[in-house]
Amino acid sequence: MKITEVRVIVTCPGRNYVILKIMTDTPGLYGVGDATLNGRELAVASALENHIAPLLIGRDPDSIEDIWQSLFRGTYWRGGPVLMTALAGVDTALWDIKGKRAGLPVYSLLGGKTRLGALAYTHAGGRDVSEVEDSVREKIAQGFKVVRAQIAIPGTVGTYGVGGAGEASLASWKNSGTPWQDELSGGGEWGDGGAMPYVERWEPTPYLHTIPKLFAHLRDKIGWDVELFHDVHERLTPIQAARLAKDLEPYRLFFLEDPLRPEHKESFRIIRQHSTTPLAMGELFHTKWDCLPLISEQLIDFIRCDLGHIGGITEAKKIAAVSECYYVQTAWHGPGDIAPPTHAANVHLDLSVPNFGVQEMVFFPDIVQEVLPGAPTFKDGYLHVTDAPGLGTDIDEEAAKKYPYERNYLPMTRRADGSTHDW
Ligand code: CS2
Ligand code: MG
Repeated sequence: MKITEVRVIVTCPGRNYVILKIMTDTPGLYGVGDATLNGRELAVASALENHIAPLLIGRDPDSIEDIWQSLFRGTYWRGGPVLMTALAGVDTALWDIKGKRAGLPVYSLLGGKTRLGALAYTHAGGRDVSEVEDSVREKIAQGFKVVRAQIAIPGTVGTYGVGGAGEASLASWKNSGTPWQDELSGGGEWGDGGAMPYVERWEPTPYLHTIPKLFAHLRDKIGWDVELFHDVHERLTPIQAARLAKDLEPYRLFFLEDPLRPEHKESFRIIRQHSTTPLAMGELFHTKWDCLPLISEQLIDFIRCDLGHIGGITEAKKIAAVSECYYVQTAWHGPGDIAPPTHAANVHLDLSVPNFGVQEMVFFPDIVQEVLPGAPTFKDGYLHVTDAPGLGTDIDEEAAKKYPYERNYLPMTRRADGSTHDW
């Protein structure tokens, strides 16, 4: 069997996705992969079209590991978000082909089911503790057993993960006469196409005061039957993160996500020295080697790489295997800015590895399901994929054409003095 054509499809059904369709010389047999990198979509699409597709034509799609190694090492300039997202697109499409060829779902090729469904989590958020409480209750009513809780931070603007609260704060920011918003952001807002990135203002001191109070409130009002956790989004210094993890201990978080920026892994030792709050990290990593020190030193409890940004199923199954040795569980990244083929790949792996922990998920709107059908389904707190051969996802190329690419940026964060901070 041979690869005959590689189609790169960039579409924007509400948000941008880069989809790879790998065709074979067997009539009707193709694979669909996701190569979406939020805010830098066209860099990946160009790498695929101009540099990677020509290397795939004529290859046997069965040789996933060899294709993976030859694309990773064969570039010489390997790694990084753009190339590893492109590689993930190829890898997931090849696993899709392998499954279809075998007549088996990908989880079966990975060793078969070890569980009936993948425990799922969703996001709750609000402007104050009672809004967050309502939001968490709503998610519990939907069937979720694990919920992430985010809250607007007093005195800051547009806090990460707070949705509507961000917009409310943005209005007050614009009315506050603060000079930076227009100067530094071009006046952009979330999701308004060609605008410059929306700029959030954030300070650590009010943040560190607010988060423990939020979880005290949630445990007091909602109790202990739901697993709760929080995403720091890489904003703290090691000692600030250690303080937060320690202050949150009484509320027994499921985990504290991404407390530190991703570069200096050894800093996690400082948090570990001070707290037993479980830690999760990984959505900004690009290879297994990024994960390795955190896993082998047991500095984290959950590894949450993005299959769409670390080279796909092939890399993730190795990360899961190493993690198993060190009691680290998987919690793969699953936001709306990666496409259904990656969400499906997540769940196929979740079902097959022994050390699965939890799976982040979103409910895709109808417009995404029209273009990219087959995302995992949610029932009573768990995610499921069908037994269809391959990943079970697809692309409707005609529907995709109706939604052309729209340039968009992730927001960014600045401190009160105007200096850049991690978003
Ligand atoms: C995140 C994402 O889902 C998460 O945990 O941290 O929302 C992240 O901000 C986006 O994927 C960025 O595109
Ligand atoms: Mg996160």
